[in-house]
Amino acid sequence: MTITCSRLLEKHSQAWHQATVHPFLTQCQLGTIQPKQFNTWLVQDYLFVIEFTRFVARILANAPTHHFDILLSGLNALSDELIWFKVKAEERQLNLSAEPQPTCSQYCEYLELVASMPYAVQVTALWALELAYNQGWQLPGTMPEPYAEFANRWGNQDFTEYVKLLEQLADEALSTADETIQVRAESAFLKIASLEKDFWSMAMANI
Ligand code: MP5
Repeated sequence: MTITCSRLLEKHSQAWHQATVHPFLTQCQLGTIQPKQFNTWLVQDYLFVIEFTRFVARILANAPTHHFDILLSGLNALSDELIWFKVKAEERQLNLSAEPQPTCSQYCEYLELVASMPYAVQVTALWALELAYNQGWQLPGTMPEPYAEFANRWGNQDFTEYVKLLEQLADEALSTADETIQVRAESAFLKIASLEKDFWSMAMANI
């Protein structure tokens, strides 16, 4: 039986729940997150997105031509996002030249590892990573400012549609992948879920 994205979500619902429902996000929604915790997340996420951009570029290099448009639209959005992060950091007077924390580095190193894996594994990891932010920022419901802007960035309908398109790419790649590769894609899904949870916890730990 071929694994699909929706099957992965069903099969590993607990791991996925931990990746997408976290006190960091709940406290943003309640407006009780400490500015230091939020700022830690913001700076570390900027550093993460730089490496993530490189990761998407490497996926594009392996992708079949008919997947180019969607992946290129993702890269285009990343170009805007990196500028947006700089604006947000400036508003908060944050130093973006900070060192990545170990949890951020571990995630970036894992992306580096996935970048040398077969395309079906890469695109499954990409879908999972984007869905984690889409659902994570969407599930708590309307957030107060200044967090509403962040929640909307990843929770908005266009982003939801983009993640659905990524799901189609991943499902298509998985449908022709042999069993060994499908098993590797499942492990990548679980690893992304765990790294997402750790990333939120890293920010919470900075009080
Ligand atoms: C994303 C992110 C989403 N910014 N940070 C982590 C830790 N996971 C996922 O990626 P993007 O490019 O911001 O949509």
